[in-house]
Amino acid sequence: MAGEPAKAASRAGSTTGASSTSTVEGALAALPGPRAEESGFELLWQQVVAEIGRARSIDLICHICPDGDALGSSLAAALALRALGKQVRVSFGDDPQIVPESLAFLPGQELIVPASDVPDVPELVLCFDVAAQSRLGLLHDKAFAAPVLVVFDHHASNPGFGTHQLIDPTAPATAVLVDELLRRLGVELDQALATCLYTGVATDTGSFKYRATTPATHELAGRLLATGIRHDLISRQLWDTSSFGYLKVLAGALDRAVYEPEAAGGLGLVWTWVPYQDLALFSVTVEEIEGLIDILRRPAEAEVALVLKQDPDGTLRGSSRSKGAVDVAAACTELGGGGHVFAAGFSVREDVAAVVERFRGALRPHN
Ligand SMILES: [Mn+2]
Repeated sequence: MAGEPAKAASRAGSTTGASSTSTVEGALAALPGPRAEESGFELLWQQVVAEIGRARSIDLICHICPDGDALGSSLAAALALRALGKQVRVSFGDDPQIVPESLAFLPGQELIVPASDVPDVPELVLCFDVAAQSRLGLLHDKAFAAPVLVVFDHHASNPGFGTHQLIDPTAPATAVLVDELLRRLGVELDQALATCLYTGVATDTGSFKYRATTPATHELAGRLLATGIRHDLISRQLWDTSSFGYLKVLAGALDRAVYEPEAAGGLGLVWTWVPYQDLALFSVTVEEIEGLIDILRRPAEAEVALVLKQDPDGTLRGSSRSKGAVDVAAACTELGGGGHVFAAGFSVREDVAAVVERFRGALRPHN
């Protein structure tokens, strides 16, 4: 992922590309003096809605190895924009593209196309839940070739790429930003949209358990349930359904778990790893073991949990969680990844012992 265009360069590209038609750009340039952050965000929203209004064809991109928030957000936005008469494509930069079995119920999947079907220079790209440029995967260059690249995200670690950044670290899910987009586009919630958004919010709040869940999150959930969606079936698909093989992989991972009481400044670390051979033996995909970290982080003895999942090429994908006293985003950033303060990840090609050593060494208290 080298050679990412500088922010200034992509901004300049945007201005050039939009100068002939844009009134919003002109209005922004004419505004006197510095703006308060909030009104800047409001203007950004208006600008994004104007770009969407102008566009004929819109490409919606979520992060590689998409989860419920990434896919739910993209599909909800795509369904809404299609209803407004736009030509839409949803894509993510994996080859092959795999929609996790647990998300197979999401409506709008007929809109998903392979990364190769996204134009080399898209007219307008909206990306969802993409915490860093590298998470665009194979679609990185195409996304940056677009004159307008809008980032909808809620990761505090997002470096702010693209031409327009609707990034709200206080939002518990990107789906919350999509709900706001639909409101601004005047699209009413129906069951398909609500299923996508509910999946996004429920996924990223751990079924409304995590700290980022607010009264507004429940208010949104209430509006989504009011459309008549079967939230019980969605929840069963998301959390309570697996193959028998998953149980066997889980058994191996738990058997391999290590507890290090002295790690994280004496607060304790529990870690394990899943060799690719286990996944192959029991026909389990790496997506299916996404929830393993939620079991590893249970022990009261440890503040931090880490799961390393091995890809066929030997790459280790790390997922980590903290209970509040340690900033795992900082540790994961040191390993080339990122995420939230208490939930973060990375991807490295090193052996297990070396990766755990580096992770342990990067753990710092959260202030
Ligand atoms: Mn998310």
